[in-house]
Amino acid sequence: MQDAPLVGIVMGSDSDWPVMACAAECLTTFDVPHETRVVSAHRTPDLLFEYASTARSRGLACIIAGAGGAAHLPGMLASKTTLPVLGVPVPSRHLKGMDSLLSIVQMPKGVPVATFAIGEAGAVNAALFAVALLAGEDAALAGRLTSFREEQARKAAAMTLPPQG
Ligand code: RP5
Repeated sequence: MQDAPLVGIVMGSDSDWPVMACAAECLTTFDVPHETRVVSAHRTPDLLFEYASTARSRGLACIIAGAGGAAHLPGMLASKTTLPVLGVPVPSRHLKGMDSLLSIVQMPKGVPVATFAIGEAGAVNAALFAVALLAGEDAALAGRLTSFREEQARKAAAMTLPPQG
């Protein structure tokens, strides 16, 4: 039997998946059980309310929410749960995700959404942030996160640049 999901990854459309898949892949690498769903703030608002209001009782520890354009999904989820909501601005066709970023990051005070970078970097960092949250209660996971950081440091230290004229 699969472990119950600890992280919910939701997105406004299947067109967000290429970006949000990066968050899912990262959580898989760390062996963190997670679920992935399309939940749209404006197309399926009732599903959004149900998803957010039952997330804690279903055992989720946080929700990673990706959306593009008006990008109200993360903020609306945060309005219906006290779980941490990690917002990922998905690049949009015309404004390249600046619209998504400004929408997600500009939550009025009182209902926070932790906002990450536009696109894949944001999706991966949101997943790494979720790992860091969960690692507080899970020593094995904390060890995997430390190893991941050490590996990045090793790679950076081994980088060489082309000879200068
Ligand atoms: C948002 O509208 C989604 O998060 C997506 O980024 C954007 C466009 O959705 P589609 O028209 O591709 O379904 O709700």
